[in-house]
Amino acid sequence: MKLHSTSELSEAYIALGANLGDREKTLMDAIDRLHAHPQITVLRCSSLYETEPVGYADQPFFLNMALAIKTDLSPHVLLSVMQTIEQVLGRVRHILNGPRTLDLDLLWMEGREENTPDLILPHPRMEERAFVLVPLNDIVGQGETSGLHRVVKTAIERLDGKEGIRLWTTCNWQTASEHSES
Ligand code: PH2
Ligand code: MG
Ligand code: MG
Repeated sequence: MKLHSTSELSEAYIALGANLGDREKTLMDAIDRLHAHPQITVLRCSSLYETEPVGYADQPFFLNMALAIKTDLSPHVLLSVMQTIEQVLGRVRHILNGPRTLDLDLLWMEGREENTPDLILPHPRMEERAFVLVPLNDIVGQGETSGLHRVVKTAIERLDGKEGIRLWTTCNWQTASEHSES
């Protein structure tokens, strides 16, 4: 499991979205780049879902998925790693909540709460968004992350908009064990 200093390892959850270009390839490239970071290990990935755009409706359908990772990065450093990956993979965005080649949102980090202009944790809108909750429900852990597990199960039951979500494919990214050096 890489160079982590075990004392500060946290589990974190990231939502991924893409609705321009080769969406599936972009998502897989983003996972590769996260896992290639020396302080990030990808643990689990959800299935990929094709989802109707929420908010600004006049744009292509998204592919959405979610990841569980382990990291000893701080939330802000992790966020900046994610933003660099968005830029490298050619994120173009002209309209707020409009089309984009890649969107990476940090949803939740074990034991962390943040309330800063550029990062709020847990993510303030994740419980309202079927395109976040349905993928997250595939991978949310129990045990250590039971707080998140409960939030996801409760929110998903009372959620509207699940009909706008359909399974696209299971995740073909290799499992963490196949990727790990051990
Ligand atoms: N992201 C948004 C706004 N609307 N709709 C879907 N279906 N999927 C998204 O990822 C998405 C959206 C803002 O980030
Ligand atoms: Mg987003
Ligand atoms: Mg975003």
